[in-house]
Amino acid sequence: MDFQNISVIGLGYIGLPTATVFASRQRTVIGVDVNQHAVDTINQGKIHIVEPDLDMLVHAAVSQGYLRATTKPEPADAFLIAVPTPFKEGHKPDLSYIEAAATAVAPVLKKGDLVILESTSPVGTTDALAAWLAAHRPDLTFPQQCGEASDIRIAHCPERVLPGHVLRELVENDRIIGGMTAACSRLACQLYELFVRGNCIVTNARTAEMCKLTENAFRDVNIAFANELSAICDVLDVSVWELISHANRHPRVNILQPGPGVGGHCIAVDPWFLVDSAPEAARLIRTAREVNDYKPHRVLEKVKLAAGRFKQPKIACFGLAFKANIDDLRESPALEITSSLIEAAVGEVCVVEPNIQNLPKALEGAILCDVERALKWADIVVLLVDHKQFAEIPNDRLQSHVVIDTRGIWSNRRIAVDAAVV
Ligand code: SAJ
Repeated sequence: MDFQNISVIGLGYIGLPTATVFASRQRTVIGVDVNQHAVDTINQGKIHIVEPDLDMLVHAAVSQGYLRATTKPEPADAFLIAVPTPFKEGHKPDLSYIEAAATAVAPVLKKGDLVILESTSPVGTTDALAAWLAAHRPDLTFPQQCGEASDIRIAHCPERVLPGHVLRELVENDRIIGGMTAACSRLACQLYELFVRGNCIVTNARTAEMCKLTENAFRDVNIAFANELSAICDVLDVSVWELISHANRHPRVNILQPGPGVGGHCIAVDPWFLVDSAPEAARLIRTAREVNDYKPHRVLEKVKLAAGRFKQPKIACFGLAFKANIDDLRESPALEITSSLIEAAVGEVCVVEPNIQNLPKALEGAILCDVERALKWADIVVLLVDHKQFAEIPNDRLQSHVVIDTRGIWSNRRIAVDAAVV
């Protein structure tokens, strides 16, 4: 199949770049999103998220007529579902966005169509998606009903791209393709081969689902190790940054970096899907989540301790995003720490976040300002995100402050750090 018409459901951090890359291969792409603002922005050739080079590609795709956004699904040859899969109460996966996408897409499906689930999902979700679609379309056949002969092909192909490097990784990374049948996998491979230069590796849907969860749980466990080291170093008065740099000189040791906690909508979320599916078995993965989730509290205690040295402490929080050089505040430990500082009235708080224009609601009472103003104003500087603008701050601009560097970008330069490194 040539896939002349491709539809992407969910135009967020994954869906929009994916839609745009298909459009750049001269396919007609219909992007669907429930957010009217996102739809309008894209149709003007602009973007509503921060991702390097994406604005240029979206502008080109829209102006050349290959990409169009709408709130209502239209017929296509392939549908890629890239909607959020957050967790709800008790770290239980919330599949309501996938179910809503299935309900929206089902009426426009026709014989021969391919439906791909890209959203990171608990094991068994592709089967659930197939069941939701089948319930809406008794006139069509699905893989769970008649295997290779089905009218509709369904596969899970988890996205694996790193925010900030999405456009490169979309093309270069290998893809794991988990079709519900071999025919589903073959068709899905054909679709991804339109732009993927990495390998398309075929497996079944359950393995593909678990593979994505495993990748993020692996990273979470390794970051938890680094965060635990930072807590141990605190007790033993050793610089964790120096320690890790030395230990990593061993040929088989590669420790990740400690930080203020693990954020984002992926690594802080996905391991819970494994824990939820096999609570007795997933003990290390659960503990890693707990270690990483506790890290913001440690940072908070550090700041409180430093603030105790001032009558009316002025605290500048550098960075709100969940990691460097992006605008994404979802599950951000920096945001959690900053709002806790305000809530606990530890001092006056100003925020420096070069990637946003307005502070979120949770930070009412704080002011958003630039690097210069914050450095002039603050007694305590808390580095929460290693944005490139912060790495450029020279040592002499930090010498008169109490500095709490949770990412090690300044501590690594061996500046005189007044407070203990977190
Ligand atoms: N972090 C640390 N120390 C480190 C590395 C990261 O504290 O050494 C923190 C970051 O600051 C951030 C969090 O972890 O708060 C997650 O950042 P990340 O860069 O590790 O990952 P994400 O969430 O941006 O993207 C991950 C990626 N998964 C893996 O690397 C295994 C990406 O490939 C996935 O596509 C993405 O999750 C996703 O969408 O699931």
